[in-house]
Amino acid sequence: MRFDVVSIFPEYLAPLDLSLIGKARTEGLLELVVHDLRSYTADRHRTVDDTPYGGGAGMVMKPEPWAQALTDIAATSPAADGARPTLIVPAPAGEVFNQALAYELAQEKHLVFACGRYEGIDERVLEWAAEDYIVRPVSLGDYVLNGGEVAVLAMVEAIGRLIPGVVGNPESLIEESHSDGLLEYPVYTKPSSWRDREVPEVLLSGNHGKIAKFRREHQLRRTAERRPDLIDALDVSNFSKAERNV
Ligand code: 6GU
Repeated sequence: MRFDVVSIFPEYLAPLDLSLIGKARTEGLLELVVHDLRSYTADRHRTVDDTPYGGGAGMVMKPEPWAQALTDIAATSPAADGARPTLIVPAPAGEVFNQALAYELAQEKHLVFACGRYEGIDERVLEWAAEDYIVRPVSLGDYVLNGGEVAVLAMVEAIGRLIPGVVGNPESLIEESHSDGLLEYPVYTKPSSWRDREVPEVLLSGNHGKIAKFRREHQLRRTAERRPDLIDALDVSNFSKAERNV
């Protein structure tokens, strides 16, 4: 799988050299190239922004450098066999990023991330790019960041870890929060008694049936308390009668 990231702050993406994603890059499980948008400008000042038509605060990113960058990147796309690469545009005005979208995007051959800054990118770039890309504005949630770079760090990590081989133990992908629409159960390690707090006894019992029931109950309880919106979205027909009453 290939990722390209275009930004005016390529140094912001340096953490992608580290940890699991960095290791996956070294091992060739994923290829990731960061591009400096300014290298696609043609003027002496390497201008990437200008004032908004219609007035208002802030600056808007000019179309020309983006067109040059996106044309160059599409020309070398590994998805070039007819299938268009996906262009993800991080923005608070996008569809919300979640685990289901991470899974969907992890199936793609080529993802390109266009990091906007200021008030965003001239809208015509997104319309024009639809010829060569599947264009998807994506938001991390209902708050505002200064630019797309931090959102790309989060999305590349969430998507990259779903690529086979990136996470050492694939079982850890199955049991984690959101993989079944619920939050994860609480976890404990040694010592079994710590500052007068005991690990729930059932976890020391070796009774796998009881342990599974304990964990399932806590998943449901925790999700109902912290994220009632997720409970509303569940298909309760898959639940036992006892579970529906937790
Ligand atoms: Cl994806 N980008 C920006 N700039 N702000 C955000 C966001 C993304 N998601 C939430 N706020």
